[in-house]
Amino acid sequence: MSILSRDTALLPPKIQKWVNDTAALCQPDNIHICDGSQSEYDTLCALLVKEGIFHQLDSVKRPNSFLARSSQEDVARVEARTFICSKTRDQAGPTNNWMDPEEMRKILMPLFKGSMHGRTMYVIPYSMGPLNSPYAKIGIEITDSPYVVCNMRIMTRIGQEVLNKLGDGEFVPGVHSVGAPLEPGQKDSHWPCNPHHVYITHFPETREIWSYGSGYGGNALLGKKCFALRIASVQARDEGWLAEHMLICAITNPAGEKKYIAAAFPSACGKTNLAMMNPTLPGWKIETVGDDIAWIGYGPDHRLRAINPETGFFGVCPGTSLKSNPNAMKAIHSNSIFTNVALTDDGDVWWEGMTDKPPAHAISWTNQEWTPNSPEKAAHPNSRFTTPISQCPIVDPAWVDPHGVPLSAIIFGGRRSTAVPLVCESFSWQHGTFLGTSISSEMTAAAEGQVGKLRHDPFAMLPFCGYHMGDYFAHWLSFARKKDLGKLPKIYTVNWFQKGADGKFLWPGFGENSRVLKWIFERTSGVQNGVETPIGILPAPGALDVSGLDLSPDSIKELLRVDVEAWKKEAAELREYYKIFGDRLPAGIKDELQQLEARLDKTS
Ligand code: O2Y
Ligand code: MN
Repeated sequence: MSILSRDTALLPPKIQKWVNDTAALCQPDNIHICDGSQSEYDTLCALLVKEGIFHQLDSVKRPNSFLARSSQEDVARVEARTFICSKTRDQAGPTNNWMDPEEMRKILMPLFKGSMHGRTMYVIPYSMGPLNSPYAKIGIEITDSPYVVCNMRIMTRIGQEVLNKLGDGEFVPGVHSVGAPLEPGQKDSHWPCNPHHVYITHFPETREIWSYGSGYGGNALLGKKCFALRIASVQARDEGWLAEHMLICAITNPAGEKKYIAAAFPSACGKTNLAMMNPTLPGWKIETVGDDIAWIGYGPDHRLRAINPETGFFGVCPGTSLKSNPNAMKAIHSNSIFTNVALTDDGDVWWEGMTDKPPAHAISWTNQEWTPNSPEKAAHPNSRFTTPISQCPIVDPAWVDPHGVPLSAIIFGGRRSTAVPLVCESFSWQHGTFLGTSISSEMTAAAEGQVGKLRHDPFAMLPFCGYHMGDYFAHWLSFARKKDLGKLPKIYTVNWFQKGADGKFLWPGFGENSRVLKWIFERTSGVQNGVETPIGILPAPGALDVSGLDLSPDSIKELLRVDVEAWKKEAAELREYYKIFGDRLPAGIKDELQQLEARLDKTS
């Protein structure tokens, strides 16, 4: 099977030089420039099946879909091995791992030297955002992983069209190697990687990405977290826009009025479910624009507009079911890649929480015989589906609008069992920015760290901001330009995860979250149904539509209560946390904290 049909000499000179230099360093056996065609994708899938990396799923149950099982040592993003290599440590700030760019190059170059022996080097030109969008940006990923090529084809716009648009223009170069060169005759592993030498590195000044040792998700699909968040956040700072870890969706009320919102939640807090929610409130509709990343900039009308730079979902499988997310389940009916889930006896996939009744037998993600009595999980907790957004039954027609969608509201959420009420509106853009800085989440098993411990995750960007987080706060504050103030989206916090004294969730969540979105929708239309509290504006008594919900008045009160003593502790804890930003914490944020403390003092 030969797919190596395209000559590097056909590339524009700048790209050609970079590709040739990279080939000279990595010494692959072959080079393939991806054209992004269906036949190229099919050929690569067939190659992956032949090599035992892909297993083709049943063609009736799951047409044109594949299962991959990763190495057990390569199952997630690795924050500890992710570096921002800006000129100075201070430019990367206190929340990033930093290394001097030249020092990092001294480590990387020997690792990359010869790293692609025995492999094909794939060159993937890709666009983040619709090709005809003024907000879109182009990257080129060089990788030695055909699994990455297939995933990138679902997650981004790749191929010849991108090269045509790029010409000899600017692009973000990314070099990725699984770090497992093959000697002549050496048998390949089913998931080549080099878990003891993982480096996910970003060079903000030169806008470069170098990723070594992992073939998994955010470490290897360089368009996603590496480009669309870490490098793009730096570009956004320099160019006056925002690269955010946010879903985007449309909300339409029963009268047919449509508004768009963006929402930031830390990883594993249900962004994908919210982006594709089926509202329980009659007559209300949600449509999906994106589930993970939003690029937001001023439109010509001075409103903030957002595009989703991606074309696919790379969603967590466990817990995804017809109950929790029917639209995701429908989206993954075909043309999808599943990584680290279980294989059923009838050639389909399964994971914990997919069905009430588990299959009697399956092959687990570790390729072991599995039954419901097995002590191990059938699917890895961070197992994933990669599927085209276009297959989502409630995809918004404007998801490909080159001009983006106008935002009426921005929401920040976290996973907090106490203190943080169900919903709260900020007093102003500056106060809303302060709320974004204050986001924190109690950690779950899926996240790195201690379960239940609070992790501050400002703007849900902690692992994704490519520069000093204090400067990032200042960048957000700078959007309150006088002439645009009335046109900025309103800012909210939400918390679906409050627990009662019995340890059970107070709020039913999922489709019922539409009740919170309804209040937000009304607020953005100017409905006066809020009450001022020391922490922000909450729904006035009776303003939150809880009709038909089996919720006691006490639960509703608790969900919307501002516990002043608990909030004094929150404020003190935040003041302590802010110390890491030193003198880079903007005055606007310090002021907001002071004002919060003053309001709390006045209330008690
Ligand atoms: O573990 C990984 O590599 C995936 S991380 C990821 C994937 C899709 C959307 N969001 C995330 C995240 O960590 O926020
Ligand atoms: Mn994410």
